[in-house]
Amino acid sequence: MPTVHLLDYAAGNVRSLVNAIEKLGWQVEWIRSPEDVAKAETLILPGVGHFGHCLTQFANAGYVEPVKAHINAGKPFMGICVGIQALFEGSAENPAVPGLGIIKSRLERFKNDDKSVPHIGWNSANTASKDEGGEAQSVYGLRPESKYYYVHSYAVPYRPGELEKDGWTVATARYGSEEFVGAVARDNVLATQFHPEKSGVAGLRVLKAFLSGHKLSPLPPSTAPSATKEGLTRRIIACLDVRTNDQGDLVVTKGDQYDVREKSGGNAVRNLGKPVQKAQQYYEQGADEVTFLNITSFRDTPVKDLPMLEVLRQTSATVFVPLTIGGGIRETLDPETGKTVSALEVATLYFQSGADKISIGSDAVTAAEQYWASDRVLTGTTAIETISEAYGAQAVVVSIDPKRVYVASATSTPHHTIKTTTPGPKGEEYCWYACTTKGGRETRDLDVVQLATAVEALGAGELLLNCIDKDGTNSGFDLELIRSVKGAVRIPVIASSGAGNAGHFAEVFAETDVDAALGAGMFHRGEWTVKQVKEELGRQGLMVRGVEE
Ligand code: 1PR
Repeated sequence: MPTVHLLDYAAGNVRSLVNAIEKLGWQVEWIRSPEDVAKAETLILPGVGHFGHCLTQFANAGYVEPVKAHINAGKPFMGICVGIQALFEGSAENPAVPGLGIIKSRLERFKNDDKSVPHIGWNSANTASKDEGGEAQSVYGLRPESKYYYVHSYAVPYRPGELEKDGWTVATARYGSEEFVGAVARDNVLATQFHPEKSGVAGLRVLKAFLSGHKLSPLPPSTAPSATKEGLTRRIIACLDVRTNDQGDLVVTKGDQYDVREKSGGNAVRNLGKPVQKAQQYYEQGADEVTFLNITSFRDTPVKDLPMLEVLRQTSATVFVPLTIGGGIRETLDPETGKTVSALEVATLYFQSGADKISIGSDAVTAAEQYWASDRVLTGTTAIETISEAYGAQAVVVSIDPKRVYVASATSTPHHTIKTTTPGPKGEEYCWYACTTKGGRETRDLDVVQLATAVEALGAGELLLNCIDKDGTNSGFDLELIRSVKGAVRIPVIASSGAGNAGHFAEVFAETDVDAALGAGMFHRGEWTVKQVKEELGRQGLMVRGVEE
């Protein structure tokens, strides 16, 4: 088996990358000291999270000169995410920390006045490369019509000719009004801002081209550059609520307004399939992400047996899109050892098992309550803060479980109210959304806008916005709720709860500026496939990522 070396400098979760490399038939060896770098023929520099944190670790461990020597010797080198950022001179994320300076440019933060930041989702990496005869060429398998998974807040703005004059081939993407560098290649170097290991078939093709040294290849006829559509696609997420049923098996379930037990037949937990198989099925249908929510996580479990670890390990070996895991991410007393395990340690176990993002529910409500009670003090000790600091904001999702509370007027509560088009049982024209914990079992005196703004300040990178009133109803997303939260934060928001058909996805994208939409029951029951939803969105003129074979 051919070998590729990966540089280990504590730069976040790299399990997915190892899985992708192994799937392609290469074996990974780790570089754990600067002396090891010279052993590498083909070297990959991964990296997720903060530029400053990663580059400081990298420099302090003594890697700067050996890695430069590897590149200068003409040996194959690939940088991914923070690994491409390292090649530049520096980043606005931490101006005091220098990059390697191999590429003469710097990273800037995306502007968030017209769009959400971080930039999360599937976007282009488009090159205009031609061979000597003027025919369009694919550089390292990149194709103009393909989409790749990006997750970052900082990027190098694309200024035509700036990098090309130094011999770099540049692949670009557009986010809102900003065009930025998605990938660069020159001689023995390829670097991507996107994650090829999380970009499905298109990403594996890029990784394989790099590993096998196939820099240029002809573009298939169907992929003429004219077919290119730049920009972020509408992200469709398949969600699997997972729990142990009465027989002790982990099953995918789905509730109606969070009640997952059948109404008849002994009140059993609704069983809609096996988690790993379902995730694989949605990946093949074109899901842009898969989310697992361990919905009985608040019950005590020995940490080493956290029920979703094995599900993640198995899923991440064959599913090459981002995986999110939620449920039980908080400080825990391990019932087996009696020791306290921090939220960061729990999250680390999940990241090491193949998760790309973790999702925090109940604990985020507690953190937000403390944030407001202390008049916005950031203690640096909450689960959101510690995990965001270690793995980057983009790895921290907050899952919100709000419930409508109807009131007669906007002033009859201190909470953020909206005037609703679906009045309450007594004709109330206003409502606010109360946050809940423990899967809706406890309702708190905290509204959804308070929660969203607090967790954004604490360092969450994305919101998974459920709605208990809508969950399992197949009646469409709660557009009023979504608009109210989108209006309050700049981080991406995922619409969840209520999807019953493809039209509901089209509606939420047309009627709100939500960043992604999630479905569960309609997919599990086999009423719709993810592919059919995307086809419908495409028919309605919304850009989606197609499934590549
Ligand atoms: O509090 O950090 O341990 O996290 C627990 C997690 O489990 C939270 O993310 C919470 O949303 C979730 N959860 C807890 N109980 C339930 C339940 O259903 N009884 N499920 C639950 C949440 C909601 C969505 C669902 C959408 C779409 N599930 O994920 O998939 O509503 O459904 P639909 O398209 O069929 O309408 P913590």
